[in-house]
Amino acid sequence: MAFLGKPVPRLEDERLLRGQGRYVDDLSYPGTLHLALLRSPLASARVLGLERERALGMPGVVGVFTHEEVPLEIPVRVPKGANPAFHPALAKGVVRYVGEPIAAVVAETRAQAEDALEALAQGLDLDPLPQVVDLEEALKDEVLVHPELGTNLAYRRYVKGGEVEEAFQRAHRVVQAKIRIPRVAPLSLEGRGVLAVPEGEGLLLYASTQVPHRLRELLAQALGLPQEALRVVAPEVGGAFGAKLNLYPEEVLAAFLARRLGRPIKWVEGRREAFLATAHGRGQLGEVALALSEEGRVLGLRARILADVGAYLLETTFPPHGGTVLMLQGPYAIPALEVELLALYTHATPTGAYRGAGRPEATFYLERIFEIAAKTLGEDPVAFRRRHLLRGPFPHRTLTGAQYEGGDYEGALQALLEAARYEELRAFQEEARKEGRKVGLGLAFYVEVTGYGYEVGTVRVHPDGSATLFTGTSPHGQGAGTAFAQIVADTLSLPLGRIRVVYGDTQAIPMGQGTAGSRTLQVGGSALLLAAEKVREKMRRIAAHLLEVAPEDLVLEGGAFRVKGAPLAVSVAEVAQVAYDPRRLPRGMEVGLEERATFNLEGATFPYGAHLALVEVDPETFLVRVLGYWAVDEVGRVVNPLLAYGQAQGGVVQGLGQALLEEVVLDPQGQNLTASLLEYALPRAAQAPKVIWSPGEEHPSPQNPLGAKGIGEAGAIAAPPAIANAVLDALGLLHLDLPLTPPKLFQALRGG
Ligand code: MCN
Repeated sequence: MAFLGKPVPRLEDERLLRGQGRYVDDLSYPGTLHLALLRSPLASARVLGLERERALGMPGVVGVFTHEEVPLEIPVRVPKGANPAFHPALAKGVVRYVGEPIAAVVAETRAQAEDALEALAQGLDLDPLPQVVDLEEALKDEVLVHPELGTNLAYRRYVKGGEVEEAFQRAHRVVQAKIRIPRVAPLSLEGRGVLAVPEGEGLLLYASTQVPHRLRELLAQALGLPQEALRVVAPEVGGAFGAKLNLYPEEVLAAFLARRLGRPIKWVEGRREAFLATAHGRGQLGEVALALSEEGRVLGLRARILADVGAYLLETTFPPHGGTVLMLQGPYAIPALEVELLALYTHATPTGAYRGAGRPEATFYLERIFEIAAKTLGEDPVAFRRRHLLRGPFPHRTLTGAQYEGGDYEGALQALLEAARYEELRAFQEEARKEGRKVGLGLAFYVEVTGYGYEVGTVRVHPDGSATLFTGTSPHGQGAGTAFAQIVADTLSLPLGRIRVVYGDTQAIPMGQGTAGSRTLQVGGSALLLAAEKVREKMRRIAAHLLEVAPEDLVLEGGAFRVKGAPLAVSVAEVAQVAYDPRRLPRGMEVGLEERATFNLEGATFPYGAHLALVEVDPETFLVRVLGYWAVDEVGRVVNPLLAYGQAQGGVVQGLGQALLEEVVLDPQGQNLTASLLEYALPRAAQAPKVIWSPGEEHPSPQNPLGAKGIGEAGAIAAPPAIANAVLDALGLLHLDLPLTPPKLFQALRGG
């Protein structure tokens, strides 16, 4: 084990730091045309007319297209019982959110295409219709987003376990809260982008995506083409955070028009478009109640949640809803639970997966209501949580149907408290308060669900002893390529630098499920491990043949197969060379050194952890400063602590954004008031706390051969409640909705 578990620096970084990363916008083909979209300025309107002549006469303009010429639909998988609505690639007579594409302009340059948009916008005739943006209004069905459905309800999910009515009847006290989790924008450094290149009867599509294979499948469906006609390549992808799991109108339009016009077409998202036309995350309103016994024991939990779908369903509209419901019991022993989730259409940008996809919402409801309960009871929030933590036996099936493989929840909490010196922090808080300072401590505990599906991995060892790995996952910033190389380097005793990892190309890799749900390492890594083990066994047989011993007599270490107890060895490099030389191979053995394996994750893994934030609120400006942040994320076996730590740090900062700064603000007319980085506040480096992180005591998952669970989303799940709890603790308030901006805090304390 030379590399597993070691903090190996990212192999990806050198090319990225040298500016050698090639993103969609860096790719060019001769004769490439550019696509720009005329987007709706209104949230709800009938399209009465569009004057195209002036735009068509402008320099470089090749064509202007509407739904009439491109009558395509965005396909989507929906759960049973859902109410799907027709989602056109270009609006069909009606627009339903600000930013919805109405017409596509294709021109020789991007500037020419954008100039033509201005002319088109002047000739656009819209007849405003009533709109519904607020969730509680949407529930009333007075204004319908899709009148043909007769309701705004896209989907209802209901789960009940235990004697809920009895629990609430028996309760000595019920604490409740109405908790709004605002829409946020999953902004990545690189926005979305697509370059569609016609190739014979088919198409080569470069896309900034997390799921090349799924994109190919959906695109083939949208275009009515066989999948084999399409090759999807994800070049370097500069972040995604869940938003690049969907098929969007732009990909369909670029692909369709490239084939129609017989020339490559490129579209690269502008930052404003990222705010208007890329799926938002979160967007829920939950009413949560906790029934407590006289001794302060939780008897039951009830939640009614309204979830904002936006105007149309996307590929990832529903998973966050499922995730919210599934994880609502969290790490706690709760004897009875009832949750109803109503997913509602509104006249707004569609919502979808965003880092955590439902688990941050569930954790936020739970960690806020537990905090409120502890405060109401006058008990220390740590003690209150500790009393309710699940202690096994594991595996434990929750009332919502999650199958926790377990671990040591109390141990993780204890590790956190020790790392942070919790008692000393409380004493510090006490002292600070005496001086009039507003210092607060906030804890959040979580269990989350990571991983799904199968993955395919191929390991090819070349005659020169180098290796190429192929994976159906599609990392886009997490650095999984480094972890994959570590796994294979150890399995085959190869130097790290001789391993190359290939992903993100449907032609090079036959199938795969991409990167999402913190699945890549545990599912993709396991497939590569199994493939590498197959390669190792073939190498062992070759080595045994060369050394004239039995395969069982060999050990692989230090880059060579060695005979146990004898000074005889053959190097891995030599074995690799022989593998391609039929004259030297054992009789009947296939030439070459390449194996493929798939790994199918049965169920999922359930990492858990605890985060603690220490904050101070400035009494004059109400700015929140995070003075300290500690996290224990138990993610099974950690393959690369540097990568895992990077994920924890990044996730916490993203969670801090949600807690303190970020909100997509829609006015009652559905106008997005935060559609630029001037208005939408992302956390900056100076606001980012240094996360004191530990993976706690490793409890390897029995679900996969690596024993790994996912870490990619943990920070974004735990940080919002940890920070919110800390700020509210500092101010002595029971609840305020996110984000906890200075004006909101000021009003709560001063303005009433
Ligand atoms: N890792 C490890 N040991 C473990 C688990 C993970 O060493 N036990 C390492 C992996 O090798 C990988 C990283 O930690 O380098 C994250 O792995 P994993 O938990 O498998 O998560 P994924 O690679 O599947 O990443 C997806 C996750 C999600 S769902 C979102 S959203 C998110 C996130 O990752 N989006 C990101 N982190 C992101 N980071 C960047 N830079 N950009 C995004 O868009």
